[in-house]
Amino acid sequence: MKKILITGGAGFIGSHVVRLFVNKYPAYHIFNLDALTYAGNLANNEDVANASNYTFLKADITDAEHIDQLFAEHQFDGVLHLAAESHVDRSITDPLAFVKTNVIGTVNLLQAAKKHWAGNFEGKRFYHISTDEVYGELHNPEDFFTETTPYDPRSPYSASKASSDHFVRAFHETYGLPVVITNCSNNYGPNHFPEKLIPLMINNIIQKKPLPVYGKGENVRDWLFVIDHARAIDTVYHNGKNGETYNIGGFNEWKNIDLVHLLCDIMDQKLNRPAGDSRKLITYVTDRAGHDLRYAIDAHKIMNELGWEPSLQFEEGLNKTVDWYLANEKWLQEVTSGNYQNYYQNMY
Ligand code: NAD
Ligand code: TDX
Repeated sequence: MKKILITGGAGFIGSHVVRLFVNKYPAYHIFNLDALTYAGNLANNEDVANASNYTFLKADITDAEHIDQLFAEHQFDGVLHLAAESHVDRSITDPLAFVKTNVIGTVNLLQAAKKHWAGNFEGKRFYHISTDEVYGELHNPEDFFTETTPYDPRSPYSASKASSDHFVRAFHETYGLPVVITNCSNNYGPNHFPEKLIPLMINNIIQKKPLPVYGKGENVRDWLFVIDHARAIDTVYHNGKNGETYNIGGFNEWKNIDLVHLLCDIMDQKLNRPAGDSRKLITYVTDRAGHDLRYAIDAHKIMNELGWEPSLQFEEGLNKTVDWYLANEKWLQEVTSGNYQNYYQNMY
């Protein structure tokens, strides 16, 4: 039985990857390693918690000794590394937390893989999950990020992810570690922590609270349904080539303000509110410092070489997402109680 380590599996994207792997691959044993920070939540793994091919490991990737000990104990064959500090706004107030987890934590995992695989890389793979933000921002509407776009990170978050990507490539070049990297655009879907744009807006619309749009709402993001990202991760883990990078995206660009309008309209319908009601909650607030203007991924490499493509249209995905939040109010209430309130108050 192959032993697969998934880090950050109690978070948003990680929980979808864990679910997919546990259910699709009964011949794998899936180890979900997570420190359960504010963003990690075992409720995200409830449906697989009792599966015979699943084990949860509470551990912090910044703790090199503990990581080394877990590699010694379990002899993982593969690593899918998703654990990270993931929110740009938090990186602006506390950059060092991002260096610790995203840079040092990643190097700790690379060191453990290198040591315990000990040069015998047959059947081994270290897969690093990264972001399109490492490429910086786009201004010309005809430009897209490709796998050869030079790195130009502009926030502490993206600088930490860029650094981790460089370390992963360095371990491939220097020690021959079998690695693969993907850089994905903005994800959305169930289990998304409500500090991020879409779930924050959904939560505030439910509660009839102001909808904070940064700056003029003109920034553009390329949105991909999280389950399509999980499918892409499955494809790359099994069929990607060592040492390669693949960009993942939805060819689905939206200006923030247009997206918030669409979300307001979908939710007015679902909540039986008069048309236009939620749009009245939109409030323009001070822009994010260093706010990247536009991200857009050219995903042709993964589509042409590995045959992956997004499966869901955006409106269908948004409807599914809103339905999930409306059906999971308890989840939403739990994650927005306690520390979230302090975080939220300090933002505005
Ligand atoms: P998330 O914040 O929802 O989840 C991160 C998970 O990592 C949480 O469960 C948290 O408890 C865990 N974690 C954090 N620090 C840890 C530590 N020191 N040790 C162990 N576990 C720790 O993040 P997400 O949105 O699911 O992102 C997952 C990965 O995908 C990240 O690497 C992120 O950079 C990348 N990514 C995210 C997006 C997106 O749109 N969300 C897009 C592209 C890439
Ligand atoms: O309240 C808000 N108002 C607002 O206008 C929030 C939270 C965000 N925004 C804007 C900022 C961005 O232009 O919406 C856009 C999306 O913001 P986030 O949801 O914070 O995502 P982003 O900064 O684009 O980063 C996300 O995508 C890439 C993830 O958080 C990263 O982890 C991922 O790597």
